[in-house]
Amino acid sequence: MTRKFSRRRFGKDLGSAAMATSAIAAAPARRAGGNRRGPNSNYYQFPAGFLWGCATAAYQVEGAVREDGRGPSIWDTFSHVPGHTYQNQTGDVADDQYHRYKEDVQLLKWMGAKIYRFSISWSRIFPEGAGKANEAGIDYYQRLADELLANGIEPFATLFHWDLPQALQDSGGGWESRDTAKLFGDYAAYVTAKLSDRVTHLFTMNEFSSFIDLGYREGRFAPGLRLPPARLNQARHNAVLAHGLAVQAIRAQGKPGTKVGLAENLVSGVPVIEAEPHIQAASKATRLLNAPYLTVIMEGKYMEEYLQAAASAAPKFTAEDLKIISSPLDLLGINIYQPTYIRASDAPSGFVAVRNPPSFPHMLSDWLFVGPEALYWGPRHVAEIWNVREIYITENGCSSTDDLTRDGHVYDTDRIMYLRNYISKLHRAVSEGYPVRGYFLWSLLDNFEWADAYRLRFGLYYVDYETQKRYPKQSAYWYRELVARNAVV
Ligand code: GBH
Repeated sequence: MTRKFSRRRFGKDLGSAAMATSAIAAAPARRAGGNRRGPNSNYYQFPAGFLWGCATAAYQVEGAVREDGRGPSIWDTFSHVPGHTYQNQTGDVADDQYHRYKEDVQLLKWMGAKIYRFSISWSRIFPEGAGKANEAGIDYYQRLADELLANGIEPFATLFHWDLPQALQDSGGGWESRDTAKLFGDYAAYVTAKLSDRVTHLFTMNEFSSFIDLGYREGRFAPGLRLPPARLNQARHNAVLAHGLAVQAIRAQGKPGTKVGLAENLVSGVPVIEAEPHIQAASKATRLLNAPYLTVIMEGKYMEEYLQAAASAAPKFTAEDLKIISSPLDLLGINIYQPTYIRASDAPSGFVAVRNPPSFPHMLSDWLFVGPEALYWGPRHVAEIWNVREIYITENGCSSTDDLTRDGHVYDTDRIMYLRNYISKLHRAVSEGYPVRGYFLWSLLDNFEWADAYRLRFGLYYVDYETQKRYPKQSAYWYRELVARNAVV
């Protein structure tokens, strides 16, 4: 180095190529005196102990649908009726995780995951939904949990991720029946008694609106019904009641230290502009748009606006029901994918949900609009509205084209772009003190994406469904680096 440069001089001297070269070489030594901070790899550093992991669900990954005494679920039935899923594909084999769980635990371990969220198939445990338990069923989840623990990964189990035992749909109409809620409590009690020595974090349900509104109103998910409003609202009520009964059962049966929550795909309003009236509007929207599910669970009361709008189709319930439904939780899981933009309005509700214009970017799923700030507002709303003290992001991720090259690579730069931006916003939430303890990426590996079946891939690992071979995508390497540095990379 022959000359000293200030950053300002550097700009003026750019005319000379030789000067420019020596200035670049000199730059690191001058950083402290410049007015730019320069690259700082700690900028998105997460707090020590923040937990990173991946999530899956039983019917989407397990396969082995007729093994070891498992009974059929409504998703077996539904996916076997032509016209319900992409190319009439089913979860009969899926990722065959039932047989390959040891290999999949190694995939998690390679990425440095500290937590894994899986779901338990009710009809493996109670093939008829009730009655005598099938020991081989619980045995599988005990082995899975043990394998995770032996590899330093904490298991988080969801009791219901949409695969209702078919027998309960046949006998009482599934969630249309209050009995289903009672039986869900019994199932929760049994699983907790058998599993809480090794699984300390339990979620009751995954995403009420998905299995109720899509399954019982729109008919796009199992059981494929289109119920009129009164019956739909009663099914919604039975589902939240089931959650509450399960919370009580888990408390009664769990070993000391067992924690319970649920995983909800809440509608979390993103203010169109981060300024007072819109922030208020987004908060109001978050309460009202979740009225039949999360709001009644957290508040022990159906919102007047919800009941009035439902009018004669409002659910029938007792005060005792509301107490059960709002049984206190230890933690709340939120699944965050796409944003719901909200603006302030003079309407009586105080807000309007803004439709995304046709040019709004989305991932391969056409509903999956890219709005990273949703991962900031979700935690902020639940912490501020309901004073939630322990939050997990139980799902976040996206579908991408994911072409496998001939030499076995997937360059999913779009998934990395999506995740990097979302997790940067999560960083903002954490750094402002919103109590998010961990993050589960959806998903560990490509799997049965419900009605879209194997057409849409969400995994960090590409699955070749012919051979069941798993290939790490570029995003798996990226996530591994993020976990190792505990920072957005
Ligand atoms: C999650 O749902 C699920 O928990 C998980 O099982 C799933 O694999 C993952 O997301 C990815 O989809 O077909 O146009 O009617 C996220 C919430 C609710 C988003 C249902 C898609 C259906 C859209 N999902 N919704 S559409």
